[in-house]
Amino acid sequence: MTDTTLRRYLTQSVLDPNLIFLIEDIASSCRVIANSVRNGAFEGNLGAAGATNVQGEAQKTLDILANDEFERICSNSPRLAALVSEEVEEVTWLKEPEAGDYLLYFDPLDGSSNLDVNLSVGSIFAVMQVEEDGDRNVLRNGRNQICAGYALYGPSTMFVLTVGDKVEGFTCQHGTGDFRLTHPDMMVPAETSEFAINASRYKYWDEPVRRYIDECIAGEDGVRARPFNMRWTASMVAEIHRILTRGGVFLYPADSNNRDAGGKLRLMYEANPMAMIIELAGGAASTGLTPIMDIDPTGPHQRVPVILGSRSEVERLVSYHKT
Ligand code: FBP
Ligand code: AFP
Repeated sequence: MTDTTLRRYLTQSVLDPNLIFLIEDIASSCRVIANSVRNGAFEGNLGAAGATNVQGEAQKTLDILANDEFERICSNSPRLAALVSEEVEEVTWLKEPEAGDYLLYFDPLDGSSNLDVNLSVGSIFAVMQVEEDGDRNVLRNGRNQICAGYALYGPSTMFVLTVGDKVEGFTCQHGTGDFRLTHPDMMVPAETSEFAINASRYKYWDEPVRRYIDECIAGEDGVRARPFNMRWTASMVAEIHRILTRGGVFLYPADSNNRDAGGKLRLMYEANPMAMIIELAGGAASTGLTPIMDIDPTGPHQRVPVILGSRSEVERLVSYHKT
């Protein structure tokens, strides 16, 4: 399996060659960003935007550098019509859209509060297609995603991808830079005993979330059959990767302190791609009230409540929202 590089995997598929070019460009962007993350302390770009470096030049944060790399590398893709990035307010149109062209949604560097403390961060992306010539609507729901994935910049760099069937995990081989298929057909374990939530927000939570977390903490002393463990890395990519590997549930719910904003995480380039991956890996993804990928977006930077992971746990949370 590890002989299968991302390139070989893609070229052996029946995908449109222009989509293959785009996925390869996304993977190249992630390879470059992995190096920038690794060398951030030497290159002086871990600091705040607006700061200046020793040469007096305006310093870019890694969020901005990562966005620039995605733009620079992916803009070469022949059928890419537009970019929707967390870092850019407006949609960036690269060409007059034609039916079948691609739309790329991405968060170039997610979990960036982890940069200063040298913990895992990642990039998240999704691809949709233009339906008709001249159609500039980028606000389609997540069921329209034809491809989604993330790169995890951790102890090793990983590229996790789905093109609509399986979820495949590739690890970047140090030295060659190749992404090699090391985690084929990733599935979320069905029975799990781990939850991830920022527990400091307990006082803001709604009743269904409090009930669920209280029950997990009570474990076998309450209604659950087993004790639960907790993890919070403050990097969605790292949490989702852990859930794909050993199961669990991730929550960033709406609460009384973020409800006006709609939650914290962004629909188009955080929640939707992760929802596609988790659903195809056998899990579920919901706001508590609605499957995430069924939400018809109202704006490119819309925020939504996010509950995703092992199916039985997400279903339990959804049932608590109904009572
Ligand atoms: P950013 O887009 O600002 O990086 O926020 C996203 C994120 O970092 C997620 O990756 C993570 O799950 C969450 O925010 C952590 O939030 P908090 O700091 O409230 O724990
Ligand atoms: P190990 O020595 O088994 O790796 O345990 C140490 C440690 O991983 C430490 O680094 C963590 O802070 C802690 O355990 C996590 O413990 P919990 O799994 O109980 O949260």
